Amino acid sequence: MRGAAMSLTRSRRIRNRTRGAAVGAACALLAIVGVTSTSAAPLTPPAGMSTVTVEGVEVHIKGFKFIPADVKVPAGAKVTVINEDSAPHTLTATEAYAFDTGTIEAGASGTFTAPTKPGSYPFFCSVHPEMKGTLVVS
Ligand SMILES: [Cu+2]
Repeated sequence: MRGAAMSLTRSRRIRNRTRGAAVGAACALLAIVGVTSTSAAPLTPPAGMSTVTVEGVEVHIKGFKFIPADVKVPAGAKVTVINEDSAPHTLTATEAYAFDTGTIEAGASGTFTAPTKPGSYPFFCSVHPEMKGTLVVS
């Protein structure tokens, strides 16, 4: 019995050592990646990438409506939501609140980042749930 307990302890110790080595390797890899990205010029995109610029997209809220109601954006786009009403609004993803501007006061603007996964994402205003729209990520 005692022998079995000892060998169990020993094998656990070996496993821990293996895990430590794996973490060390991951850290070394991260360090290499870090050096590579800082040595590349950050302001000049690689050839062929310059057309994939993620442009800012604007959504307006006026008369308790999202304009446009169907918002087409590239993946990961930064979206600015401008509230032109005299009431506070939000632009909030219906599913799991995947994106949300938070409360945008009258006359103010808010932002959110579009999901990176292409698809259709319904959204609404959490203050006025009857206000609806769809974010189409491509
Ligand atoms: Cu609203």
